[in-house]
Amino acid sequence: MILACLLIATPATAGDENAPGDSFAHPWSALLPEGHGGAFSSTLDATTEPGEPEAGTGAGASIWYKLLPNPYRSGIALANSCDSTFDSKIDVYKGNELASLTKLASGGCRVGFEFEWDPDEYYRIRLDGRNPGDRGWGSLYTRYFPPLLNDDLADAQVLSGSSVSVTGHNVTATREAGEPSHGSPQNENSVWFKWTAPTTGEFTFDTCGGKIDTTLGLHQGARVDTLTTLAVSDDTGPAGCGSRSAITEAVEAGEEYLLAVDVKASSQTANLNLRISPGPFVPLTHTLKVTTVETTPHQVFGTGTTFAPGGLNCGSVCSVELNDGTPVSFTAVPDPGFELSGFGSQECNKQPWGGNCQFELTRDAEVFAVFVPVPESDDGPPPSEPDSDGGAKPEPTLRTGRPRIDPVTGTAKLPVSVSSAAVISLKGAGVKNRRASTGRANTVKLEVIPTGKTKRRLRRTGRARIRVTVPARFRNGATVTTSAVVKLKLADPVS
Ligand SMILES: [Ca+2]
Ligand SMILES: [Ca+2]
Ligand SMILES: [Ca+2]
Repeated sequence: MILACLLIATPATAGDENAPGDSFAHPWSALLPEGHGGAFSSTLDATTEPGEPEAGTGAGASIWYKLLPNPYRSGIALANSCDSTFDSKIDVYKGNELASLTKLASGGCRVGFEFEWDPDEYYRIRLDGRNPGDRGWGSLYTRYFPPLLNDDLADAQVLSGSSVSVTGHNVTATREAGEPSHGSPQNENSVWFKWTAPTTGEFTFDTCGGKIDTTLGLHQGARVDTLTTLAVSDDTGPAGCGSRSAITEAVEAGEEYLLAVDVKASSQTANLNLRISPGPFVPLTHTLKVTTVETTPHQVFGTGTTFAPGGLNCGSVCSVELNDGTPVSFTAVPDPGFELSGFGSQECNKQPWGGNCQFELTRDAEVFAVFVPVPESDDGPPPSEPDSDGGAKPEPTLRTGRPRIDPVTGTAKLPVSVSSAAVISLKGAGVKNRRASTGRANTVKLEVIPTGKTKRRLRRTGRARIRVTVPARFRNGATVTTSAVVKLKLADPVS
């Protein structure tokens, strides 16, 4: 027998709260599945509650998040609210009572902290505006990194061989007393590697392929405050791998070399790469694919031409090899009767929808250009958006409906209605991001497809409860966001 159980729920409000997540007792959940997760919440009506630590700082519009149990027993968590629509700040605490919280870390919109999972005491994240009046849509993403083991020179990660490629991170990494610079006076977040040259000759050390704008130092010596610096590097530029660093140096067989990877601001700490290879520097390359989205199972879009870097005419699809770190931007030329709705890709997602898409290429990437028909309402004001002659323009509206489940595949379709032309997204921890575009007031169905931990849970137990956020960007520039909880069911879970 196939059972379907579906619910749409509003965010976890309770009692006389002014905004979801406003009170410590009814927080949003912050997740760390598969390395990251997030939630989108308004702080417009949020308040400071009695007993809140450091009350009176910031905007007094705090939203609370509770870190849920996760598969990572210990490591580094990074809380990021930089995508909020206001200048935000984060405080991290541990504890279950508002009156007896232990403060672990605080900072701007990007705060890393060490955590060790404790089933009896939760980690709490408070998101607030930095200054009075800083309110709006708060966006919190949490991301997991493994424990940081090579912060100090004494704990340098040992590398061996003539061709080496390692990944790591420098979230929460620090500078030691007396530590030399590694290409920038702002270096404060070094991690260390130790390598003994297997042969005499020229070797290249580079950080191509990492996520961050690095600097790199090559040193020799025994103590961090008495090192001999052989070379430093900041950017390799367009012919190299952009903001990543490279050093080519003659080395002696059997000699030990010390490599420090750093950044110019702690706000840039993230995943990094370090490569060692014999001979001169050879940049890393990635494949950039550009596609024009013409149809989806639910909608027909328009057509047009997308131009990628170097004047490459993509037509409906193109593919090009470019150096790591290449700045990428696109020009899209719609066919007659169509207009560019926007670009879709993980790289473009953080940029204003409908505008250009620009990013630095750090991996193989695929970008979709979405063209939509020019609305018929161009001849006059559309019925849903009357002109402002006399009356105020109504705010665009966004509503979610009752989702329809497919218990065979374990997915659902969530109807989303908009009052006028909009680009609608569906986001959530443990589900695939979806996006659709309408040329007028319409209802589209966005698929809720579980991934990662959610997918595994669904397969194991047959049930999964997912919170999704649905931001919509309307043609007039307004952004409206709603959220929904979708309860999925799988008829035949793997027991
Ligand atoms: Ca509050
Ligand atoms: Ca360090
Ligand atoms: Ca750099």
